[in-house]
Amino acid sequence: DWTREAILAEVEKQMKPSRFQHVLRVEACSIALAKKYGASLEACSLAALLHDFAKEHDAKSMKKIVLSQALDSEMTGYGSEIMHGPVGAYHAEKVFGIMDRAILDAIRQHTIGGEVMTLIGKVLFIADYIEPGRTFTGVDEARRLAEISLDEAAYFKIEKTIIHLVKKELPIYPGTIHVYNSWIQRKV
Ligand code: DGI
Ligand code: FE
Ligand code: FE
Ligand code: FE
Repeated sequence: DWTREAILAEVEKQMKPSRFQHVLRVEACSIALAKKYGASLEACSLAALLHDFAKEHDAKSMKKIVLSQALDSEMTGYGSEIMHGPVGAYHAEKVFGIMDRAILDAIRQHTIGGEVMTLIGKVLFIADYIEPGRTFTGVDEARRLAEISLDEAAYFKIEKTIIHLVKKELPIYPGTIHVYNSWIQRKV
């Protein structure tokens, strides 16, 4: 079994120091949200610590895992940002032996969200977006919404991410659109 110290050491090895600090802030923010919304502190902590495990892995190794694990092969056309969540979930299971489906799904969905998300998934999705190191325009509104409703904050992130991608003329992974459609259709 992995101790917290061993997990931290293994995670730290995967990334530059500034990203490791991001991971620790996401964990602290996740725990705060978990307390507020009644999610498992342990599960939210673990999901946060492992969420960006694959973020700096090279695209080639990520592609290999996407294809060998029969993940959506369309992901390989949209780069590391789209693959690092699902690939991170794979490592969480293989390296750390995580079997809790909600933790694995939270890691898998943390970049684009999901049509269906658990409480743990929403906590990670929002914590990754509003941790104190984030400075983008709109982050204060996201923090305000997170105080009121996880769903409102998640919807805000989903909508703003699409707008951001369009403005930057970046390709939008179809899964990102699917998530947006399902949230907006539930909203109206
Ligand atoms: O890993 P982090 O930087 O902490 O945060 P993240 O996992 O939420 O990754 C965010 C990045 O992913 C952000 O720069 C936007 C990008 N992204 C999200 N959806 C899409 C996307 N990029 C492309 N090209 N297409 C998408 O659909
Ligand atoms: Fe990430
Ligand atoms: Fe992150
Ligand atoms: Fe599709």
